[in-house]
Amino acid sequence: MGKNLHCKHNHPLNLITRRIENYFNNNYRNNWRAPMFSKFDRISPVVTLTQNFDSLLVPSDHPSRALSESYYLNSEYMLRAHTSAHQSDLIKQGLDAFLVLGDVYRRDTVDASHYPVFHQMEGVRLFSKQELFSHLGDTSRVTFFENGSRDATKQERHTIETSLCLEENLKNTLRNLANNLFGDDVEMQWVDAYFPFTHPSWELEIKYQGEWLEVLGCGIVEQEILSSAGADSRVGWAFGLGLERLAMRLYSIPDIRLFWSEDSRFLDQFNVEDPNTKITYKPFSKQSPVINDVSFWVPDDFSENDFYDIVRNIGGDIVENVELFDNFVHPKTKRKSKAYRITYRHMERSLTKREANEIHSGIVAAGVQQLGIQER
Ligand code: FA5
Ligand code: MG
Repeated sequence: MGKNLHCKHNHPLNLITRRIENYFNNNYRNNWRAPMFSKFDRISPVVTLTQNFDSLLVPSDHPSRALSESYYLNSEYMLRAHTSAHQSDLIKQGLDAFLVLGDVYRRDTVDASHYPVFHQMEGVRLFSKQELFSHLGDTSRVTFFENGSRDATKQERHTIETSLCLEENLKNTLRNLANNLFGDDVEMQWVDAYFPFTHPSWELEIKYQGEWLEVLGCGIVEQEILSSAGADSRVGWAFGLGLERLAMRLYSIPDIRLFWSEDSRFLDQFNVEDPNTKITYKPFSKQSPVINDVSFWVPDDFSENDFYDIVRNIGGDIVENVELFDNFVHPKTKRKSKAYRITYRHMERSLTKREANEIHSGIVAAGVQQLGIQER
């Protein structure tokens, strides 16, 4: 915590942040020609469960609230799992358009595009009726709100034209952002999604190394959130994008662990004044991996994220990937067993088999002690 990589001069997360901010500042201005979006990049990542969940209408039994998903400090406070945690507070303060940048924390899978700490940028924009339908000469002929029903394209309180206009505005904003970052011929696709705080909702995927990489979630803000925050006369959209994912695609950074590297052979490649400078990351060392398998019996309350957490805590950035490759239930005893393949590779120097094996044994020992697993 507290590294604020997104604020660190010459860090790739700072470069991409500045590009995105420039995009919003150059293309979105208010009536006085000042930047429309206010920016917040130093809000503490310690938030209340109310901010992270309740203010966003996350139901009390939603899986994202599980202890195995997030990092809790106590029953009241946690490390934010997304920058959406600040939406409601900032809307309450009267803001109509804002960007929030920061570090977010999650227990998650261990591979090249997932890390327990990463950075998000939240964007929210609210509209009055005049603003949303500003392209129409006469807005008296369209209806902004109704008491209708919810379906795949809209919420109860929104008319179909309100919902479709918001969707178009949101998707144009993000599509133009993606073209601004990656050029006009980047391949992208919208995927229908679900979030408790937006409806309808989408995720944007971008082609990276031949595969679709999810880079952001977004949608039309639930009207109930706006009314609780005192902005019921407005409607709006919101998005939350993963800065590492975008930076990986933009600079061809192959592994998310590299963002935490303090090796000058990494950082020096991003030492430029102008964030628009074209940079393609050149790997400075190709170390060979050590691959170790482990299989064990698991207790009934076993959660995969708890095991991933132990792997990252003990193995640190030496662990490149954890893959579940066998799931077995004993036909008679019904005991469950799992087998994982752990790939160890140092990003900056070579790793001996012995060193990797020691870490591996440490991981297994911690699993036995903390999770009650039993090695097979
Ligand atoms: C969210 O966090 C929502 N708050 C986004 C949102 C905001 C939706 C506003 C609607 C309105 P999601 O869990 O999909 O959604 O994460 C958003 C992005 O964060 C992902 O698309 C991905 O780019 C990035 N991300 C998620 N998990 C990780 C991880 N473990 N490591 C790195 N990046 C991640
Ligand atoms: Mg997602």
